[in-house]
Order: sequence, then C-alpha cells, then structure tokens
Amino acid sequence: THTHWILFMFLLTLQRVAPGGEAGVWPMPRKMSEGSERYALHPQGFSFRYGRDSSAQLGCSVLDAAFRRYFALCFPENTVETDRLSVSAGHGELTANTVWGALRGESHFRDLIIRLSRNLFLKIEDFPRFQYRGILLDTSRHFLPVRTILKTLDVMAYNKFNVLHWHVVDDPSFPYQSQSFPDLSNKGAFHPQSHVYTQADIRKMVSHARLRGIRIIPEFDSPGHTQSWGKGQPGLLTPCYKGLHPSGTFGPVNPTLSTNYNFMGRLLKEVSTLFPDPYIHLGGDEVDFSCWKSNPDVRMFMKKMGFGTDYGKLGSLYFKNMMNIIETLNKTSVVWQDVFDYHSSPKSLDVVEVWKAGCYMCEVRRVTAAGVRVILASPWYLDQPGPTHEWSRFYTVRPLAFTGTEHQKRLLIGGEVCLWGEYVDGTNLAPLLWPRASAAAERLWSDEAQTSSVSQAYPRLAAFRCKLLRRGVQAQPLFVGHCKHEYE
Ligand code: CP6
Repeated sequence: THTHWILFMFLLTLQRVAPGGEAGVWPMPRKMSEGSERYALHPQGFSFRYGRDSSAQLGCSVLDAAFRRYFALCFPENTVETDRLSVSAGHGELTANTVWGALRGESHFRDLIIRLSRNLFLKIEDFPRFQYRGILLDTSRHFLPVRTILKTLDVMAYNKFNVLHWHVVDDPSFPYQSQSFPDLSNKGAFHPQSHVYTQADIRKMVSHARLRGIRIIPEFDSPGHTQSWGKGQPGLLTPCYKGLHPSGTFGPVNPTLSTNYNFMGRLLKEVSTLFPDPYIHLGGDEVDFSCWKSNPDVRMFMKKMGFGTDYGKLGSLYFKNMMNIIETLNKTSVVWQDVFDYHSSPKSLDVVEVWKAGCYMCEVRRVTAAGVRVILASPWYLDQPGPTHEWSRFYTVRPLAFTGTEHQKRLLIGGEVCLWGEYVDGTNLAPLLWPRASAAAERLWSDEAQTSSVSQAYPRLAAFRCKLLRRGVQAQPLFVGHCKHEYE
C-alpha cells in the first residue's frame, strides 16, 4: 500500500529554473518536471500535515521531528522571502513507501508528486543509486565535540548521506567511555573527562542520526592501530622484542591469548547494545607483523599451529575469532581491504571496505569476484591537502567501471568519503567536508549518466553551497562568486 504525506519540504528546491540550477537542487533527482509559475511562501499560511490516507500519522516521531526541522529550514529566522514559492490554496504531496523514504523523498520505484495549486503539477521521481552513502569521521587523532558531530549529521542529511562511519578509537587516543572497562578512556583518552564520549553522548548522537535517516556504524579498529588501548588494558598488546629481550614497545593486539578474545567479546557486546545498527566495523588495516615476528611466545604459537612463517595466517586466526564474536552478537562485520588480502578464507567476510590508492578497481573486482560486498572509499579521501577545485575529481568517479558480472556490480553497495583526523578538529571540519563531500554525495545518489558533466554541475553545486551557508554551515567556496546570504 502507498503511504501519503502531505508536505511541502520540496517546494523550496523546486523553483522554476534550469534543472535545479539557481535553487541548488543537490543531489540531482532522477526525474523532475518543473512548473512555470512562481509562488511566495508565507510561514503563517504554511504547514506540514499528514495525508488522510497516510499510514504514518501524528505521533510518528521521525516525521513529526522532520516537519519541525523542515519548517525551520524553509523559514530561517522566520523571515519571509516573497520572491520564493507560496501556495495560497494549494498543497504538495509526497508519496513514499517508508518513513526513511519520506524523509529524503527517497522512494524506490515510487513516485514523488508535488502538486502546487490547482493547475500546476510538479513531479519528482527519485531513488538512490547506492544503498550505502557514508562519511568517515575520526575522533582519535583529534577529539571532535559532540555538537560538531551533531551538526555534521544535519549537513549529511541535506546531502542524502545515510551512514556515519565513526572511527572512534585509534593509536593516539581512546575517547569511548566504556562501562565495563572504564580504564580504557581513563588512561587512553586525551583527557578522561573532557575528551570522552559518554554513553549518554552516544545515545544522543544515535537518536539525532536516526531522526535524519542516518545510521551510525562504530569502528573499533584492531588488531593494529590500538596503542591507546594498551594503557588501560594490560596484556592486550603484544610486547615487541629486540633480540632476546622486550624492547619496551608494544605492537598489535596479542592474538595468542584467549583472555584477549574474552575482552574483545565483552567490549563489542557493550558497543553492540549502544549502537543499534546491524553493522560493526572491525578495522583490520595496516597490521604490523614485525612485532609479532619479534616475540618468542608468538613464534612458539605459530609453530604449534603449523602456520610456518606466514603471519597472514595469524591475522586470519584473529579475524576468525573476531567474526565469531560478531556472529554471536547478531551483527554484520565490515573490515578494511587488508583483511581480504591476508585472510586465508576471504569468501567468509561480510563486507570489505576498499581504501588503498593504486588500482582500486582491481581490488573491487577481486573482492566482488569472491562474492563479498564492497564499500568503495579510495577515490574519496578528503583529508589530504589539495586544491579546492578537486571536487570535480570526486565528482567524476565511476564506481561501477570495473570489469565484472551484473552480480559483481550489485555487490558494490556504495561508497564512503573519508575525513581522517590527523589534520582535522572542530575548527576546520566543516570547510574540509563541504561542499567537497557533496560531490561524492551526488555520485552515490544520482544517476551517473544524468550527472556526468562537471560544467553543468558547477552552478548547481555553487548554489547548493550558498544554501549551506544560509543554514549556518561553513562550506568553503568553489570559485569566484558571491552568495546572497554570506556566512556571518
Ligand atoms: N588510520 C587508520 C589512517 C588510515 C588508515 N587507517 C589512512 C591511511 C592512509 C591514508 C589515509 C588514512 N589514518 N586507522 C587506513 C584505512 Cl592516505
């Protein structure tokens, strides 16, 4: 059955201008017919309402909250823009088959119909190209304030991103405050009170994201990238040796001790109850085998297991155990491509994230040929310094241009923009993300053939960036020009 919601959330983006042009319609919908008349919109005579036939009604928390947000977006500071749309006796209508679809006008194989006054019909048909449209934020290299993350979720929703991949912890700091293991952040965070995410903070983020149709996938990267974990969990990391003696430094998680798997199981159980998303990211990238090699206990274990000198087999064993933990928690795991490369049974993996530069299409081809789902990140690294106009490089990525069967293409579930944190904190996160990540957003949402021209995208993206400024986002400029409302 169809569900109907009468709402006007799309009126402002549907002005009479060349396809989405000055209105900054972004990302581009599949089909959009535009009327020739303009209307002014008055806050007094304007409201969002549930349709009479709608299966969702007042009390649907997600849409009630969306109505309030969109109203505020339509009327910033409650001022009326008389040169904009208004409908005195008209109404708009949106049809979607899920609440999430209604949130972003996302309607798989359904029509989105906007009807303005009696004689003007505007029709949008839209659905996403990829189901997974993510952004990675890293809160270990720098702590990101909770409000910065909440604001980023807002802007992600404007761009139809639907996944926040939260790289919570890493070598430099452990800001996740665990109930079962408080020492992890007491000793491993930059500061045990001011630079941690409490369970209450996380619930707030998860709920804020959910109301905007965004999933939060936490990453607890191991066995490498875990230096900060070692401070609060003695015995977790492998002691590295220099010759016959411990050197005093530590390497990846010690994969030979069952106590460490008990610890990981308890930690991930806590994490899995806090984050409702079915996916958990287990990391697995850049594991330094040299410390494992140096340690006599690890070497003995290798011998006992018959692994020879192949430390990839030890990595496989670690991930088999981790995947078992994830399975008992009824979750699906995501891992970095490194795990696929060193794993002895790569077909058993759930989802692999391809991040390395070089021939990333070759890797996508290999992983999908093994029947494993892929998230593509390689072409969308935003944290490396570069010229502003590189948005066009992000825009012209062709994620499905690898050789493979239709089945392989379907295994590419989407892509992700990575903003690693070495050079990023609350001061520069927004301008680094926006509007460059918006270029990737359109690539992941829209039809490729309809959005392949950089020169046609430019004025639309420039207008969308002005819209972001108007909404209080410090999005950086694309090129020479001005916005009607500059950032203040
Ligand atoms: N941190 C972690 C990182 C990176 C990775 N994992 C990384 C590597 C190379 C570049 C950017 C980021 N900073 N944990 C790799 C997935 Cl160019």
